[in-house]
Amino acid sequence: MINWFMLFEFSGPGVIAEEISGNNGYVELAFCAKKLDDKDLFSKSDPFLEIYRINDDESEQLVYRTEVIKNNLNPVWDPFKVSLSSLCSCDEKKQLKCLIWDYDTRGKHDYIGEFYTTFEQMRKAMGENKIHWDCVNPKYKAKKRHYKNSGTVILKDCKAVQLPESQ
Ligand SMILES: [Ca+2]
Ligand SMILES: [Ca+2]
Repeated sequence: MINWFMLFEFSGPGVIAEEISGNNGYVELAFCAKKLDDKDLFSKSDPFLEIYRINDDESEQLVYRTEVIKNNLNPVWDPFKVSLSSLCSCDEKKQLKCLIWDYDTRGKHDYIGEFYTTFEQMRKAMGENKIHWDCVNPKYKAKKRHYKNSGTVILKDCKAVQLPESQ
C-alpha cells in the first residue's frame, strides 16, 4: 500500500473544485457489484471492471482496470486511486464508460454489461445516498422483453486524495 498519501474526505463542492484545479488531485474510488450474469458454464463469472474516459473526439481512453474476482457474481473490488486528470481530464462532466467483463483464461473475455456516469455524479452521490447503476447489455435489452439488467454496480466509496506538496 502507498501510505504517503494524505486522505481527505470531501467536505463540500468547493473543496473538490479546488483540488481539481490543482494538478495533484487524486481520487480514491471503490466499487462492488451485485447479481451479475453468470457467463461460465461450470463455475461463476470472474468479473472485472474497466473505466474509460470518453474524449471530446469520441475516442475512449482506458483509465483503470480492476483486478479479477474469481467465481463471484457479487464481487467487491479493491479501492484504487486515479488522478483527476487521467479520470476525467479534470472535467467533472466528462462522460465515463464503465464495462464489466467475465475474465476467461482462454480466448476472449465475456462481456457482461456497461453503464455510463460522470465524476460529478459519483462525487455528489457520496453524501446521503449511495449510487448504483444498472449494468446493461444492450443486446439483451434490445432482444429480451422483460430484461432489466445484467446486475448492478455500486459505488462504495469516493474520496479526495492529495499528494503532499513537494519538499
Ligand atoms: Ca469462473
Ligand atoms: Ca470466466
